[in-house]
Formats: sequence, structure tokens, C-alpha cells
Amino acid sequence: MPDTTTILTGERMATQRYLDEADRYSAHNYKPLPVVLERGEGCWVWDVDGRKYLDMLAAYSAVNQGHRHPRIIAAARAQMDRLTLTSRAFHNDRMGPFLKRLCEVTGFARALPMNTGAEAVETAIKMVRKWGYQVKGVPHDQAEIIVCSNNFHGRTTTIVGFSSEAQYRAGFGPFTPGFVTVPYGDARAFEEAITDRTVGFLVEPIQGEGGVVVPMDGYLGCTRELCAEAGVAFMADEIQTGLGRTGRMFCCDWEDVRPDVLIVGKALGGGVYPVSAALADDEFMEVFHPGDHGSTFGGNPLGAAVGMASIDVIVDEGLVARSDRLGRWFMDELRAIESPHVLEVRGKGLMIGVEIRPESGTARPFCEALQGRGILAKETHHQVIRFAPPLVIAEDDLKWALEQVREVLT
Ligand code: IF1
Repeated sequence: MPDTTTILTGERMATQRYLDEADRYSAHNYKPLPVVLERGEGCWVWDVDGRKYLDMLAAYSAVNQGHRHPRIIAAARAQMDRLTLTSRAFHNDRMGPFLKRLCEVTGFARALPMNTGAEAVETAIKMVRKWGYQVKGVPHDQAEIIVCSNNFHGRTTTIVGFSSEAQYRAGFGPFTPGFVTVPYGDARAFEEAITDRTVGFLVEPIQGEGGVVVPMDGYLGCTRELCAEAGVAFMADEIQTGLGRTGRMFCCDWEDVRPDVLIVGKALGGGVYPVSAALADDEFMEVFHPGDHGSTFGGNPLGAAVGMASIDVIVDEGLVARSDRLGRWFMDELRAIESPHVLEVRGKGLMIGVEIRPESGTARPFCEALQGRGILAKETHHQVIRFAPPLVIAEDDLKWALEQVREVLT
């Protein structure tokens, strides 16, 4: 990464000016890499000093289709010339077709459209709690939802209340009761945590923020079976792992697991607009009656038009198979690198984590070195470099990226 002198000698004066302005006027709730982006196309982004970077983060898997995919931009532009927001006080002509498409591609009867991932997770929590009381017969206000340690499901106070990351909780209490934490990947511990008040099991099929943690084969299938036996809703948070990221349309597909509740977001908005949803069959979804739940923007026509195009691009361009093929190749090549710093390479499809040995320090310097070589990647939980490029990445670009990573790791 260029040193401060370089930055101040004008070579990156524009960057520094933006960094200073953001530092002055923004809350300090992030520590971004010191790069200021102004343009994006496909897998490439450009900073304000004209530098070009390969985006290997894809906004945490919200840009699976690549930056500004022409079909998605065209759909957004066309809808902007018609109607963008009605609220759900009225119908619009885009929500129905979008939700039909979403139900077709996920195999569920109904979808409740929201905007951010956290909102879709909260929707799922409310859905299975109400199902617990009305259908399962759990006593009033005694519903329990089992979650996994090292989870990430969003930043609302209810959601951080069941986070195991101290920093995500510090200073934000008191928290919402009714959540039980079990170790991720341990089906026995899950089974032992089930009580007759358990209404749901909220799980990421691969833990993203947790450091790209892949549970052993059979974990999803086993816990899904235990849920069916105990009358507990299996709630899959596929906000990050969904829509082709792991080499299957949904990560649960790797074990042929069909959740009771599917939560999607990020790439559903094609990197253009926040679109998320919770999906389920009638047994769960029909607990919602008019006025029970909602959101100003949920189901808006612009998001619906963008969501429809986002799904179409993934399906029509074969991005799921591409993710599987390119991901396998990239992971094999990463594993073949003889590096004293790498503890483990793990992931599925183009959701990959490279864990750095503690004795080599943290992942941050490696990400900064990659930035200096024109690659944007972000560390997670200090030790893991996360590689999650847009699924449209060209093979030549991935080969080039591999060479840069090889140099940095060796
Ligand atoms: C941040 C993490 C990733 C998610 C899963 C729900 C949500 C997310 C599996 C909530 C969101 C984002 C949030 C963003 C950074 C990023 C992230 F590092 F925070 F954890 F991807 F790993 N379920 N993840 O990954 O969706 O409300 O944000 O739309 O908060 O820093 P959201």
C-alpha cells in the first residue's frame, strides 16, 4: 500500500481529500481500506485517482452479478421512468410478478418482501414466533429460537442480542430474550438444546462473517431432520450464501435441504437496490394478517423490477455453475500455494476464506498488500482473508488475481 508520503505528494491527493471529508462528517462505525471508489463495471472498480482494482469482495456478496450489470441497470432505469414507490397501502404492477419469480426460483409458496437482510431476518423471527404460539401451541411469550455461536444475522438490537461477538453487543443492551446459543456445526448440541418451547433454528449454511466457516457434510441435513422431528422451523439465512455464491442456487442445496423458512437478500438487489425477503409455505406465512408486519419500502416497484432482473441474470447467465467451476479451480490453486502464512483455505464456490496463521499476524496487512497490487479484499475476524468476487468474473481476471495472491502470500 502506498505510504503516507506518496499519498500526500499529490499522487493520491483526491483520495486523501475524500478520506478527510468522510472522516470529518461520517460516524466512525467502520474502518474501511483507504481507497475511494468512483466507478464500477463488472468486477472492476476505479478510485478517484484513476487506480483500477479487481473487486474480490462484491459488497459481501451483494454484487454477484457484477457492478452495474446492464440488464439490471436497464430494468432500474425503465422502472424509474414509470413508478418507484407506492408503499403497500396500494398495489403496484411489479411486486406480484417479482414474488412469483422469487417463489419459482426458491420453491416456496409465498414471499414477504423487505429491503435489508436484517429486516428479512427480523421478519423470519416474528413469523416463527407467531407460528409457535398459534400453530405449535407454545405458551405466550415463551418461544425460543436456537442460534449458533459465531453467527452473523444483522445489526438490529434483537439480532446483536444473540451475537457471540462482544463488540457487536457492547453498549447496546438490554437485549431481546428467547434465544439459545449452541456451537456451530454440532448437531448433538443442537438436539440437546431443543425444548418444547423451541420454535425455530436460525442458521447460516456457511458462516460468512464468522470467517467462512463450512460445517461438516451432513450438519445441515441432520439438524434439518431434528427440526422436522421436533416441530421446529429450520430457518436458513442465505442472505450471503444464496443466489449462486457457493456454487449452488442456495447453499442448502449442497445437502438437498429444504428449509421451512428461507431468508434472502444482498444479491437479490443486484448491487443496485436493497431487496430482501423471507419465504415459506402457507403453514408459516399465513400467520401474518393485514397490519401484523410491514415496511415503507418492502415490495416497492423499483426494487421488484431490480429483483426480477437480478434473478434473471443469475439464471440466464448460468452464474451458479460458473461459481461452482471457478470456485473449485481457485480454491485448488490457493491450496497449492506453498505459503508459511496460510493455516487453511476453505469455502464453497466463490465464497472462499484464507486463514492466516496467528504467528504471521492478522489478515489486514495482506489485504493492504493486495490493495497495493490492485485487488480489493476484506479481512473478517482478523485472521481470514475473504475472497468473494462477482460470479461473472472472467477466468483471465481470476488467474491474474491468483498470481497477485500468490506473490503476497509467499
Ligand atoms: C456490516 C458482516 C458480511 C449477512 C448475513 C444477514 C445480514 C448479513 C449472513 C444482514 C450482512 C453484511 C453487513 C455488513 C458487512 C456484511 C457482513 F461482516 F457484517 F458480517 F457479509 F459477512 N445475514 N452482512 O452476512 O444484512 O442488514 O446488512 O442487509 O454490518 O458490517 P443487512
